[in-house]
Amino acid sequence: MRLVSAFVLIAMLFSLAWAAEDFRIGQTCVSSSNDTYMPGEIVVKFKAEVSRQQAASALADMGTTLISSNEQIGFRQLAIPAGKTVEEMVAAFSARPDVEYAEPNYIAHAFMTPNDPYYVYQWHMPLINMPSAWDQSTGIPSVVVAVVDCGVAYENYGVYYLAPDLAGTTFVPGYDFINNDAHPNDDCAHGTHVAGTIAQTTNNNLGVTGVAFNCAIMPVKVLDATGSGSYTAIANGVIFAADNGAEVINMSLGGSYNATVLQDAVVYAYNKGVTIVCAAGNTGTSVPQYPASYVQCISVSAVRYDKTYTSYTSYGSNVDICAPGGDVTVDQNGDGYVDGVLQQTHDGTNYGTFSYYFYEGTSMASPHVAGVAALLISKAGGSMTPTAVRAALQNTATDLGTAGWDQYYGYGLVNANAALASIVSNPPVAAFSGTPTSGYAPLTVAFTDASTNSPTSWAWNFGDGGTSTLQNPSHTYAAAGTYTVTLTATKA
Ligand SMILES: [Ca+2]
Ligand SMILES: [Ca+2]
Ligand SMILES: [Ca+2]
Repeated sequence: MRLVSAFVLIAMLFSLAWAAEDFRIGQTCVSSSNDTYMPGEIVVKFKAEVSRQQAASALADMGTTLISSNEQIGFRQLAIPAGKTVEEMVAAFSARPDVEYAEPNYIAHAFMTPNDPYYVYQWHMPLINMPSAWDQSTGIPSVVVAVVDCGVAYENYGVYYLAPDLAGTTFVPGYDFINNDAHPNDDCAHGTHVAGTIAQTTNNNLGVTGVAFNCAIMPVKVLDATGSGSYTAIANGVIFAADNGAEVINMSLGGSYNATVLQDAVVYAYNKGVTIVCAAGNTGTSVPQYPASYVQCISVSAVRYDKTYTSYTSYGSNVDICAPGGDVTVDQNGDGYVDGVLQQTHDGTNYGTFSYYFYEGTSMASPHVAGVAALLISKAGGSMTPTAVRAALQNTATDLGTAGWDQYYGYGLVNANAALASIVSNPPVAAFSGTPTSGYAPLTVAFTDASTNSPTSWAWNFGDGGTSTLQNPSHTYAAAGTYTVTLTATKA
């Protein structure tokens, strides 16, 4: 019976919107999203010698009416006549000798507010402060997040298709440990939804957004079409990810058995410097779930729009942090749709039929945290220890429930903006050489700084009590001995 643990089925931790329906939004909801300028308006400035009366008469001649004018820089905002286009009116005004310039009244957007039309239904992104976080980092493609799941709709291959809103997302090669081939396609729909939360193609005027959309996704298939997989498949997937350059592993899956094969795989990846983020479980109880409950993993519980913990989330002593998992029984934000996590995936049967689905579950919470972890590593320059990632996430989380850590919210709701603000961009990495490295006392040694990422100050300890703050100091050792020299490089 001891072998059983290696074959325990492990389930995905999510459920669909209760009606399991496609997200369908009429065109009226998105009609203005692609406008690049205000319809029916232009901006005109007359030359300096044109009098107020002459300008007013010119506007009347052209059939326009004044909406507003500006004294400081002399422009007029005009309504154009019915039946004329913005382009026609810009051309007509530009041709006049009394006009300095005429142009459309372009529309600006707040920096890094994405233009994806269904972003407005992704309440879960502002809930973790993504808009301001995106001003700090949108990720770098060398930071790879392994989605250890049922596969991802990342390519056109046989009956499988690339999800349209993943078309601009970077993918690196993964593996399929269910069918044992190099095509980890999604025959279930869960993995594509999870991958979307991490790195849905963003600012592409289509669909929805992802947290770390300029990071890369590694699809690793360890669950079958029913969303189940053996611990060995999962262990293989975790090890594959760690051996092939993943900085982050997301596991929106779990089982109630604590098994050595799974723990060993987690420890293996952790020891290779991989940050492992896991769904806490959907049991609604404190029964520990695995791999989330291993100390190496960041266990993510689920909250809904009002930042209360969900009825389904697992909780308990192993929970580290919480994130939006949604609640598809309510519409607390009043947008007319259930408060699930909205991403694109296929319908689970026809692998080329994609829609936007509201899912709920700790499966949906975990990838928010995995995405923020990827942004942290990106901002740090592409490398960060799991300990440092965990500290940045936990120390900046927004405390909920009882003060301090608690078993429902862990350290609180992940705060992407605060987490990113808490770390230094591209911190210096100290390195140096010294010459000579041996000789007869008294011996003067010349040290050369070789630190990277542009440190601005240096603190040397020469091992004999001597110190220096020069970048390239020399030091004379008076007495014979073996000395250990340390350099601390700091960036303002
Ligand atoms: Ca998009
Ligand atoms: Ca809603
Ligand atoms: Ca708390």
